[in-house]
Amino acid sequence: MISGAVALGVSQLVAGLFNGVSPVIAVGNAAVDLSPLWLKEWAIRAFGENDKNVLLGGILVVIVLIAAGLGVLARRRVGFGVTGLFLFGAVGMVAVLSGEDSGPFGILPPLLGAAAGAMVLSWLFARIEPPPWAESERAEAAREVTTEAAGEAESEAEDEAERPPVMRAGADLHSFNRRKLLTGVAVGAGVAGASGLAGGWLAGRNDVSGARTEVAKALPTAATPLPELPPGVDFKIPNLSPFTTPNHDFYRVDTALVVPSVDPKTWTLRIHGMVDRPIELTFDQLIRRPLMEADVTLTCVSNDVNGPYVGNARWLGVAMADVLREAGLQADADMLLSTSDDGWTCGTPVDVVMDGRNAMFAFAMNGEVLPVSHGFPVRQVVPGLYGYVSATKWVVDIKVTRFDRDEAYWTPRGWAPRGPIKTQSRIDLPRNKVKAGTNTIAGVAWAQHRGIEKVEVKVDESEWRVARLAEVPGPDTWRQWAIDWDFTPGLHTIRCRATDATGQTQTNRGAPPAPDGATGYPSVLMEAT
Ligand SMILES: Nc1nc2c(c(=O)[nH]1)N[C@H]1C(S)=C(S)[C@@H](COP(=O)(O)O)O[C@H]1N2
Ligand SMILES: [Mo]
Repeated sequence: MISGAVALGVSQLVAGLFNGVSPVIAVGNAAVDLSPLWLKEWAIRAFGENDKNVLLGGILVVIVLIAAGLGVLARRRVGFGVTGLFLFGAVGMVAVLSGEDSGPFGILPPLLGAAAGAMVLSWLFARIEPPPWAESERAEAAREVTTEAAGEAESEAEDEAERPPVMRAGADLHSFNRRKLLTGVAVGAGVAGASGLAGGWLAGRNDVSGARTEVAKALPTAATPLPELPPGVDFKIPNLSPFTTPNHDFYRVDTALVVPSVDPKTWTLRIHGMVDRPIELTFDQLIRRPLMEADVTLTCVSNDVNGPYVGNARWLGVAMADVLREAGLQADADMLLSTSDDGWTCGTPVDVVMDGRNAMFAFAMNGEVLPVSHGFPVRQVVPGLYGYVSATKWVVDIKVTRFDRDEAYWTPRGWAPRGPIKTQSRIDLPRNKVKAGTNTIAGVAWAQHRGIEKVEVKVDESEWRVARLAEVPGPDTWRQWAIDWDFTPGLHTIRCRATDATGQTQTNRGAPPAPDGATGYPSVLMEAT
């Protein structure tokens, strides 16, 4: 295990030196990319936004178990342990090479890590002193082989008596001198810890929080800033989702185990493919263009009915349509294949982006520079489409293409190529227990770019009753709703359903998130006492 720790520490150090990916992260990334749809859904359901930590923790546990197993094998022959460590490094190398962000030195971290681990393993075993009884032991073992057929049971019984109990596992095992073992382990642990820490520190050089502060100092404003939100957007009911989701509460969904560090000084956005004039924009060029602001609610296709993956913000950025028009979209193009700095891809329908809605390259969120985890320096925001087909964070490249020629990241993994947001609602309160009598039932409903026209509520087998609706600045945000209800003591089931401005009421037919969004009426079981 100490050798394994040194292998990981050194690989971390090498990754830090060469701006590479640590093999643990690379294996994690490969696991994320290869995991089937049901596993991804299960992980999101079971662990929510902790899914990445659970994955990395699980990988570490597996590594510790494998290292312990190799240790047991190495007691038979050190070569087994060394071979195991290199096989292990090979897994890391394959993972790094299969990732998008492996630089030219990508395989060095797992390779040098495995080499360091193997050296430590051999060194630790070289510290083994043959125990005093080893000589007679060896002779005896040789004798045993020759007389095996003769009297096995007999010699076995003799051995039992002579050998200390630890030696029974095999004839050829070594024994450690306690002092040498402890100093060896301490040195190994020290090397592992120091190299790991140094690697972490070196990787921290990529930290872009300084660059974010720089952008914040000169954050431009929109040519015509949006008016303040109408006063009635928020009922301000405790436990009801606020109309504007604070950035630190905003849900986060992406495949990145390590949030990409993208320096706005070197960031560019390349637009190419089926365009008349390919263009490449720098961050300065982007934010000097005419800016726009918009209130848009993002929703994840993985959101279960009544789930948490939806949030609303005021975004500042540049109209995607303006930039694309400048590039000159060709008539038969129907897909914008955007790619993030870490190689994730997303396919957005051209007609949606060009139909006049507030689709934008955003660089600020709720008056703040885009947080790194939400796509700093630039991300896409397209009202009306689930995030996986529209909301590319850390966006660096757009290939204008066709749905019948290209596929985005989630499509071969079982999600629909196109993902318009389905009309949905959520019950935020009450949850669990209330006092019998009048209580407020409240929540949010969304049908981005169509708008919410009505929300109805029913308790148990009552008639549907129409809830009151909060104001909205436009059709692209969610809408709060509330209704007061008189509860008799006992258990109750609350249901709600939303109708969008096209007159369509959300369906009661239950569907899971995959392939194109969950459906069904939200319901909450609660008790009035
Ligand atoms: N680079 C990148 N962008 C991404 C994703 C991703 O995995 N990688 N996930 C998308 C999905 S599925 C959603 S729902 C939204 C979530 O945006 P948020 O994390 O800012 O809430 O980002 C989208 N943009
Ligand atoms: Mo998503």
